[in-house]
Amino acid sequence: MKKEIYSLCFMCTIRCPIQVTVENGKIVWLQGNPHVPGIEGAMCAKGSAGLTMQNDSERPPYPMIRIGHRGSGQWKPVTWEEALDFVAQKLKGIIKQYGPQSVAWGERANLITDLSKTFMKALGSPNHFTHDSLCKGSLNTAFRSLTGYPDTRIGLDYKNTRHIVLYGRNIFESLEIKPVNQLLEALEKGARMTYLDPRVTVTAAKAHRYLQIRPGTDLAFNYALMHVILKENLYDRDFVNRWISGFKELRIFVEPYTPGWAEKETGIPAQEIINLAREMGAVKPACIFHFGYRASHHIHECYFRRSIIILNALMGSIEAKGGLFIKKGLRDVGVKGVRRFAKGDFPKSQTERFDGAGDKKFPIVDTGNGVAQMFPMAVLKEDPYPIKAFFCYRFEPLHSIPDQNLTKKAFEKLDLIVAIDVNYSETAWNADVILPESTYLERTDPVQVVQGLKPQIFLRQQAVPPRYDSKPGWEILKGLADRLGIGGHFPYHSIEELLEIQLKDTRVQIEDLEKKGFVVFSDKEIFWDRKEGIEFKTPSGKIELVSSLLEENGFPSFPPYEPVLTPSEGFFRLTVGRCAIHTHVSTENNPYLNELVPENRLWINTEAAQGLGIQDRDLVEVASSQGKERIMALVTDFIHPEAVFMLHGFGRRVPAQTRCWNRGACDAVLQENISDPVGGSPALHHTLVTVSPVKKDKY
Ligand SMILES: Nc1nc2c(c(=O)[nH]1)N[C@H]1C(S)=C(S)[C@@H](COP(=O)(O)OP(=O)(O)OC[C@H]3O[C@@H](n4cnc5c(=O)[nH]c(N)nc54)[C@H](O)[C@@H]3O)O[C@H]1N2
Ligand SMILES: Nc1nc2c(c(=O)[nH]1)N[C@H]1C(S)=C(S)[C@@H](COP(=O)(O)OP(=O)(O)OC[C@H]3O[C@@H](n4cnc5c(=O)[nH]c(N)nc54)[C@H](O)[C@@H]3O)O[C@H]1N2
Ligand code: SF4
Ligand SMILES: [Mo]
Repeated sequence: MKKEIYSLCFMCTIRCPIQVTVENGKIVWLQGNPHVPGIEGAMCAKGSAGLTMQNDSERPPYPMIRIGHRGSGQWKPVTWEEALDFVAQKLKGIIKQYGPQSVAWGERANLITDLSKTFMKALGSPNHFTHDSLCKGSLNTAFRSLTGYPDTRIGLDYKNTRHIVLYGRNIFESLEIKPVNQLLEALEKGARMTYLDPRVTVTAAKAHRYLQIRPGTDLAFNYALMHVILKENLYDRDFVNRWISGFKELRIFVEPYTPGWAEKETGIPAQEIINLAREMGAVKPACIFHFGYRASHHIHECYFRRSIIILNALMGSIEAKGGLFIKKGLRDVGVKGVRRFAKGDFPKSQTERFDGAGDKKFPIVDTGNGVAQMFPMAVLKEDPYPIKAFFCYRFEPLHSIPDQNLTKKAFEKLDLIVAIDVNYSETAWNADVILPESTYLERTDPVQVVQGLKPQIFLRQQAVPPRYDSKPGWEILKGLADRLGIGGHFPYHSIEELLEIQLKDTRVQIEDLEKKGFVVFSDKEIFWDRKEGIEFKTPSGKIELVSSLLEENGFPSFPPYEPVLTPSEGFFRLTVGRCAIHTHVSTENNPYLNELVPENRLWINTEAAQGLGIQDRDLVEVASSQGKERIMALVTDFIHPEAVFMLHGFGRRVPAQTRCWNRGACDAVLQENISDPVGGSPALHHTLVTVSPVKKDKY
């Protein structure tokens, strides 16, 4: 019998709505959910490889407890009862000796996050953190400093835009299906696209204007854009008068940052900057300066992200068709919202967080996310106290936190490492216990609320029974909580009961979600009235260019521009990114995707390579102050001579992942663990490296 199940993809974090066709208990087809406008059957290569992930024989098949030394790969298969008993027993001992704050939980935020936060609150530990600082922590801080909203509350109206500027937002490779389709629609209607990147990417190839910016100088480019916009009165006067405070201070600040000055810094001709400012002014407010994810990652990142948001504000492209909008939630349509378990009654934690978020080290960083990259330092220095137990849930710190050797050293000081994963991640391989989670095709998860112009609720539904002895996250957490005497915070016995609790106040039933996979709460797109109705969450109710959040915590709103270090002779700036075929550190061992992109290569400029005696496809050694890696060179004119580039996610050393084992280089081995002190993100592009050919006889 054939059956269609509507669910959510999870081959990457975007969670596109999908349709799963199941015949005789087996998945026979995967595609985008045809009921969802903007997806309509579309899926990317990674999504299509979901089936090979589910069927992969190189996944951890049952719970395991380590018997050899860490990383030796010697495991004892155990039952779930044994595994959970073991973890609970160890945890009790650690909490007794060091207190509940000695337990940390790191995860890539997902549909279980409400439950894992509940677990940590019930234990009495403040140390729940997500991957967010590693991805867009400084963006979050930048948005809160200007609008009072975190970045997750801001959306982009791609389909109506008339001109989009992308700062290394390599949107046609680092994909999200719906935005890509919407942007393509806008481009077909005549929208323009400007793209800045030291590297010629697929997105660069599709842009109307491609600017090969000197790495790390986007902030200078933006200050010069603002200079022209203010000088030539290209901004949206009504919007600025009504919604912006600190405009005068901005005018004084950008006065010295002329296009001529920026040309020297960025390598982009002054006239290009002037032309872009004029073009954006002509189509405002239906224009977007994309605030992005990655691109220029330095210790001034928060100010770079602020500069992008300020450009949107000047153009009035906030809460505007074809610009940015504030996402509307269920409350905006008069619905009470999904119940959160983590909002229950918990004893207040007695201690500060280990990472300093919302405290001395990072006073204005979002405590809902924390500062992941502080983990190794906190463990090693026992600052502010010892951390002894670490749960990694859908998180691979050995590759996702810069300076792998430092993170490995920190692991040595831990008494308990538990990895909850669907793969043998490097962290799982170096853990004490592996708890295999059922894959997204084998489990139903708590609901997903999608805020936007039309608020929605989506459901990930189990399509087939688990192939191996795995369990869904909500069940693992409940099993642990029961053993630790905190099971009362998880008042469900099945996923149906869990969903019923979540949906109680929403007027939606599980059956409504099952029909098409989602429920929409509004027929029309909700834009607030631009004259009077925008609710900014800052103390003044305006976009605060001079930010109360920054100033009250001792940070200037407009620090003078400070250039990133120019690499001296023989050094390159190490830049990293993603490709369309892989997800971060998750898919490199997938049979299909591995075949398409089996390893990463080092992009290096042709002239620079010639100077070093390096030819295309030569094996080279890349060295930084932190480590060394070997990788095959990709000699090309399509990268700025100051930079080298490699894909993130390779250089994996887990023998059980035979397809990607020892293929390519790991960026985290090379990167220094250093942070933007204001925004909280790691400066992933701070590191300078040397590149040298490996002699053929030393291969
Ligand atoms: N060095 C370096 N560090 C980086 C980056 C970089 O470019 N370079 N990029 C940063 C960015 S943008 C991000 S978003 C983060 C991402 O950082 P991570 O979250 O660490 O990376 P992912 O590859 O998304 O997934 C981590 C783990 O989740 C597992 N997993 C996948 N699906 C499931 C599931 O359904 N259940 C469970 N339990 N586990 C699952 C995968 O097998 C993998 O081991 O990394 C950041 N850190
Ligand atoms: N296929 C695929 N899609 C994904 C993901 C995935 O893993 N795989 N992950 C998702 C996630 S979590 C994220 S965060 C996003 C990331 O989305 P993006 O930020 O678009 O992705 P990256 O691939 O990190 O691309 C960064 C680009 O910045 C460029 N760059 C480096 N230095 C500079 C600089 O100084 N200035 C400028 N302007 N550019 C610079 C690099 O050359 C690179 O092309 O992608 C999302 N989509
Ligand atoms: S972008 Fe691709 S991998 Fe990510 S959720 Fe969508 S279909 Fe799946
Ligand atoms: Mo990310």
